[in-house]
Amino acid sequence: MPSPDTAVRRTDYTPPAYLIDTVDLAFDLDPGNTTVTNRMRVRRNPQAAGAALLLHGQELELLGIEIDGAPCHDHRLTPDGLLIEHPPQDFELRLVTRCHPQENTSLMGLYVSNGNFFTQCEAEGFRKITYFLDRPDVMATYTVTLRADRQRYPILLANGNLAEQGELPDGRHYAVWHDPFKKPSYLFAVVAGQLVCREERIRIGSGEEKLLQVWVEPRDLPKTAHAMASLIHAIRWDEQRFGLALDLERFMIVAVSDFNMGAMENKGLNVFNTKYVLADAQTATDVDYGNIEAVVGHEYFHNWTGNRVTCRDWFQLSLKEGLTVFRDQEFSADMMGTESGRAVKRIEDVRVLRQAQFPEDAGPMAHPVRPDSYVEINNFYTVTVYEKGAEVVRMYQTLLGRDGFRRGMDLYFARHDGQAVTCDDFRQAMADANGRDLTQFSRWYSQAGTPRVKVTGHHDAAARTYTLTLRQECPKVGVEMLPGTPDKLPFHIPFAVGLLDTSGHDLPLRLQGDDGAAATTLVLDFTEAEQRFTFVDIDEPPLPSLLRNFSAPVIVEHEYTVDELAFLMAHDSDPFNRWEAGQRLATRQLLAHVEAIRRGELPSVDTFVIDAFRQVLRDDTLDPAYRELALTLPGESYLGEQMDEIDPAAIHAARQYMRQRLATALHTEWLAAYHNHQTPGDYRPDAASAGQRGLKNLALSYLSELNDTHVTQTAQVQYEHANNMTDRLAALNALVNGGQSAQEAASAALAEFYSRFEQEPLAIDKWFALQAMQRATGAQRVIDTIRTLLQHPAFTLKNPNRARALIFSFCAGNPAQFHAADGSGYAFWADQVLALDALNPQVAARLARVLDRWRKYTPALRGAMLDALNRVAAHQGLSKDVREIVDKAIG
Ligand code: B3K
Ligand code: ZN
Repeated sequence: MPSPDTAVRRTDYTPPAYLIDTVDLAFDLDPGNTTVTNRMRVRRNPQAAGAALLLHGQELELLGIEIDGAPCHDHRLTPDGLLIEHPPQDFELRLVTRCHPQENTSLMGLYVSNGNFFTQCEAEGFRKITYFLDRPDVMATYTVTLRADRQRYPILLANGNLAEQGELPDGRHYAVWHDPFKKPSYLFAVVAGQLVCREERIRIGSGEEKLLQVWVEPRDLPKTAHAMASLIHAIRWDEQRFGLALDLERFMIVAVSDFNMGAMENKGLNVFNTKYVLADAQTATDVDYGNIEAVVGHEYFHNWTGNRVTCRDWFQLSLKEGLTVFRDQEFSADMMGTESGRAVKRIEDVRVLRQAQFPEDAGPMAHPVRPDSYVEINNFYTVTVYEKGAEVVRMYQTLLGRDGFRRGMDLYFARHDGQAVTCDDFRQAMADANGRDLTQFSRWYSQAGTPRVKVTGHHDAAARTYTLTLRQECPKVGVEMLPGTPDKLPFHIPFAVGLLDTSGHDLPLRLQGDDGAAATTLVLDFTEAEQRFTFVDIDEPPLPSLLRNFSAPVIVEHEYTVDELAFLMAHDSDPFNRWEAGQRLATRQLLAHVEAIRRGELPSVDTFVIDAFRQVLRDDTLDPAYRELALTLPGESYLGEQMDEIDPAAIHAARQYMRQRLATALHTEWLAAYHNHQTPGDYRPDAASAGQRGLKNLALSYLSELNDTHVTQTAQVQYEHANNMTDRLAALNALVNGGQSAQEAASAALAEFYSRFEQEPLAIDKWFALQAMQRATGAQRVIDTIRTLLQHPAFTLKNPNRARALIFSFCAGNPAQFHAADGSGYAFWADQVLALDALNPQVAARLARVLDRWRKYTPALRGAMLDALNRVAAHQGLSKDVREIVDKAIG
């Protein structure tokens, strides 16, 4: 465990001793040495104690310091920054510092990418630009002057509105930007370089005109149409759904290819990873198009949820992230345009939650949605804070209804606009706007772990009632296991249920003692450790449909029979639970196969999954996109989580066996699906066309299990004639994973793909990732391919997208190969964590998390994993980012 004195604790929060009202920053931009002159108005915080002023600063050279125009001698540099022991009550502080953007490989603070300047400040990067109170509850008004060589840096951008620009001697020029909104330092941004933009002017609901710009490198301009369209959709949607309008005169998005994450919501100047901006038919897949829409929406929605109302401290991160993920999920669902599309989106989101968040919530990094302590805040931008946080926000909406939720949002903004607040403030607004007591609901913020809900049903024929008994439990996890942590208490779970009669119709539901109108889905307020809910007027034993639309982030345990699951799969009116029933059916079968394989037996052939899958595949009344999800087997990591001990090789073998069985048994149906879901004509990324391609390419991937030369030919033809990346990549994937018979064609196609896209970094990322996630053919070890690819001229550790494409895809996306019994994957992992840590601790720490769950693996693997973790932990000079992860993992 990290030593207690390095951890920051939530309960230690104190208000800042000083406030900063205005900041005037002047940058003399130069890649080697950039000088920043910072003039700010500082005053004592009347609400706080303490007289000394400690300004955060990192990797800065202090060139000058003045207070009210006179040189200041009453200061000293500390490991954390600049300490001024006895400053006046209210004064102007002028600081001149120097930093070195060209050498900055951490991609935090000011750095250079492809010759252009960018910044990244969240969470604590502003302190690498100037000395400052770099914490989210210090909100100031910023004016920024940028000075640079005009030829090399023709474009100079910062937050807010352009106030002035002009020429300077020696071929230099300048621009002055003023942001009228007070903001915390983490939302600060500047960009400078050779960029061009697509721009549009739109009128918002009030009639005001707004300027929208998407800035990219010149050759990428043709790939910006989809991002611009997504931005306009997001602006309209937020006005319509939440009454929230764009507040600035202009809104800019800038794309950069070296970026630690997806995108950043800097006020009025969003900075995006190119992966979430650039799209055209040739280089982006349907999934990319969807992701761009979601991320553009997400960052735009932060303008209100995050920027106008921000976080008091970083423990409150989910206040903005959980809420904004919920908003982007709802946006994407609405953009799907149909009910079935909404269900598809919901299923995809829940899949992410289960595959990534549930394991996190059961491992050494388990933490509540509002964590209680951290060593490095960047390690807490997690699926728990984001995705579980979004589920927590969704539960408010489920409990209060859409209108009630909207009332809560309105009150939240009425109370807190312009403030830095807490998750409790949000909950209070929801409670007050609806006259509801949400005290117990706060446990979703303070307790970690995934609750398990055991459900039993009892029909009383004489009383004509049906009683569901719900029991919840949630054992301690992660830091909760430390001595002295309080016992956990029951959660307030909105548990949505329906009851199906024998013909598969929903029964009207009324709870005993409740005389309201009957509904077909009821949301039960499940608040106790054990609780009974009795439904009246139920003549026959019904079949319960539990946790409809996944109404809470819990695991439901109920003893369904195979027939009951097949029945739900065919009849449940809740599309989420129809999908869920199929997944349960497949999971049950797959886990039995895993056990058989581990015992050295052959898995037995069951027909019920095949029959159920055949029915779905043939059912043309179901949307293709929905069918694609229903026919995709649960992933290997999800299956591993269902076992006491994860055995990646056995899981892979069982899943492959099932895929081959389904490929053979449904051969005719897959072929029909392949031919019936072609999308001739120009590429269109809309949901319906994407759904067709999704099902068609799923069919191709099942068919490629057959090791059949006809399938190889089909894939080759598709590869050659594809007019879009979705089809080309799916064909390449079918070839690379198509067994021996496709090997030659696969090598040729891989070479063709590389030369076709050599100048397209995002496509080359796909080329690396696809090979990193490939299955082994014959005696080939994928690790050898990976080590060869590390030497490829197009590979570099410095570009996070490239590192993720090869290294993360292998370590996290290819479990059977990564967990090879000889430990080769783990040795590779340790090498790469250390190599990355020397360049970019944030990215290294993400990779470090891959071995988090080592205790859950079979004993042989566990030992090798621990060895690799110890090797990393023993390294001198590890960043605190990686140190926190490996120390917690080793425990
Ligand atoms: N707020 C940023 C994430 C910053 C991550 C810092 N390590 C992107 C987002 O969630 O919108
Ligand atoms: Zn966000």
